[in-house]
Amino acid sequence: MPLIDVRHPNLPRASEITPKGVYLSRRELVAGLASAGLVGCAARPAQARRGYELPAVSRDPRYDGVVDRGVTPSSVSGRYNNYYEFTTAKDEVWEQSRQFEVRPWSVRVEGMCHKPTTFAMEELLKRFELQERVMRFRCVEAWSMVVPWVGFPLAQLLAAVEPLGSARFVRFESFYEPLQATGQLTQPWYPWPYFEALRLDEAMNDLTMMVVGAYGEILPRQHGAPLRLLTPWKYGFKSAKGIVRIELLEERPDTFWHKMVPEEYGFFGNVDPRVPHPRWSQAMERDIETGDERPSLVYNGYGEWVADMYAGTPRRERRKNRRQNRRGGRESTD
Ligand SMILES: Nc1nc2c(c(=O)[nH]1)N[C@H]1C(S)=C(S)[C@@H](COP(=O)(O)O)O[C@H]1N2
Ligand SMILES: [Mo]
Repeated sequence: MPLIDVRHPNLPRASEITPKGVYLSRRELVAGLASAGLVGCAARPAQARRGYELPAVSRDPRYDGVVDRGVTPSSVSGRYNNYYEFTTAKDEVWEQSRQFEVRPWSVRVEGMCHKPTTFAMEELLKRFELQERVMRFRCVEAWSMVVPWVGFPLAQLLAAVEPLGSARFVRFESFYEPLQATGQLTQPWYPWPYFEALRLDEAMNDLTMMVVGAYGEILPRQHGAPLRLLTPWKYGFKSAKGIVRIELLEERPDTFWHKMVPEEYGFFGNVDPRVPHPRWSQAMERDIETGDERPSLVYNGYGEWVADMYAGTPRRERRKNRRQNRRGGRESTD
């Protein structure tokens, strides 16, 4: 399956620049320092290395009806990840992200709002009531899975900073730590840090979650610890991982994949089996555990809660969105 693995054609593959060698030597260095008592991380227990404790979580069953199969085992979903900051090799992300420092961590929420605020991760975990939701997840590459995510609606975080009436979009920015996430070092043709965005109504939709956990535990690094976005009716690339900044904006910002390949990735990224990717069909999806193929669903099955947001899009706005997309992003909801 061809990926959104678009690299500069004149540059070598990341693996040819020996990111693994760089990584291993760094790891050996860290291990050496640890045994010399200079850094303590290697000696700390697993929970501490995970960074945070997950507070009590309640189950939110409202979206269970959409799920059409059992939960994908964490041993499968945790070994098949897209996280280009570390590597483009899906089966190596878990290993290459293992030492990533997630504590201290904070997220700055700012822009068009009355109360721009920096939230420490500990505060987010205390302040917002955590829910577990079992959701379908569909990558634009046509693979899919079912994951029990833990988090809280983004709307609650945005309400805390009191958006101005003029705010119309929300932009998400991921971390930039090239010494820890060597993919940022070895793949300089990507416009790091990763950035994504939603329209304000999409951001306020109850389905849009800030995720801090999965499978009943604090979020593992390969899934975007300590804080990621989840927009389950959109292709996976909209769900940015490792978020450090959230900005309320008046104008629609660009997004990482649209900037890289405008003709292949639009702003909305809503799952739509009727609109093929320029290089492959989106009609079917493949479960990463079983390999079973099944028909893809419009809005990934969540249309009941999101379709209204697009039906009402006035023609003038649709035209403007298309223009802003510049020769690309073939999508029915533009
Ligand atoms: N910061 C960041 N976020 C990201 C990505 C990435 O490379 N970097 N990949 C995206 C893509 S394409 C997908 S499919 C999902 C994968 O999430 P998972 O590995 O937790 O399943 O993360 C998304 N969020
Ligand atoms: Mo993806």
